[in-house]
Amino acid sequence: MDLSLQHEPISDLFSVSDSFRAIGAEDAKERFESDGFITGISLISKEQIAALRKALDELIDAENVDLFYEYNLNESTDENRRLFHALGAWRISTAFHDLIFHRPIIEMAENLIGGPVRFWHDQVFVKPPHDGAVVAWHQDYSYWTRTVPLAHLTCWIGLDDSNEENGCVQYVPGSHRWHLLPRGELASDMTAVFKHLNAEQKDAFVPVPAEMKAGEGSFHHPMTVHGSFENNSDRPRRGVVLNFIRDGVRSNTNEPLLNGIPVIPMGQKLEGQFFPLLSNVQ
Ligand SMILES: O=C(O)CCC(=O)C(=O)O
Repeated sequence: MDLSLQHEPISDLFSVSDSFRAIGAEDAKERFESDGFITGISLISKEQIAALRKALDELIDAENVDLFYEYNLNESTDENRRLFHALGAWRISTAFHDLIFHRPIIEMAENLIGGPVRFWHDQVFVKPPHDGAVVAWHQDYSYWTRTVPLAHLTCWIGLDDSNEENGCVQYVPGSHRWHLLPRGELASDMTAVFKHLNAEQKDAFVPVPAEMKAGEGSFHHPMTVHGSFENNSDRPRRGVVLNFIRDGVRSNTNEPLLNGIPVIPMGQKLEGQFFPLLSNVQ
């Protein structure tokens, strides 16, 4: 069954947690606007992590992957390294489906995006122990110019403790104020972006590792430059990503916005089966 037909939680796995509210929303917005990201926010519990890890194992072993928008058992261009990367888990797994309705995440997204939030798509990034591959420096909006205006937001949630050793995400503070950079291969050369930076940007390129505990997450602006290095540890580094848009974002193409879904003609708002409104869902 295609779970994208269900625009509310199916299970009771994600009930509101108090821990998230410990962080001041005002302070978060200030830091987000200044740096282009915020990190270390407690988002999901141990039970929820366990359920998502189990669901992820099943997705990696799945025989039928038709409902995924993208499914890459290994997206790395380095044959000695591996990166599992898939878009669309919310259509297949109850745990991934219900995660998109998790109130603490939506409330923070509303705060940072400045209005009602709609779902764009999800992603999972898995770097196995020892041979996990890089995610090259990029700005998310370089993948999303087929949607306008720029009113997008990314939430990254760790299913493992992540640090520099196992290839945590790293952010370049202030880069959300830069121009849109061309995009290269996602899981290839870390340094590819440098040829597009001016001298001032090269000087300001001082990435901050988002070291976090499992269950913590970060939010970043669609123009913030970020990436992650190899996993050289003996632990996995699994991350779930939720990508949001502010309600009202429109299609900028007459091609399908995601593989396998009907066209939303240019100029029309993203809505319907594949783009549920998340604000006001209890
Ligand atoms: O998990 C990673 O290393 C990359 C994540 C990413 O590119 C994103 O959250 O937009």
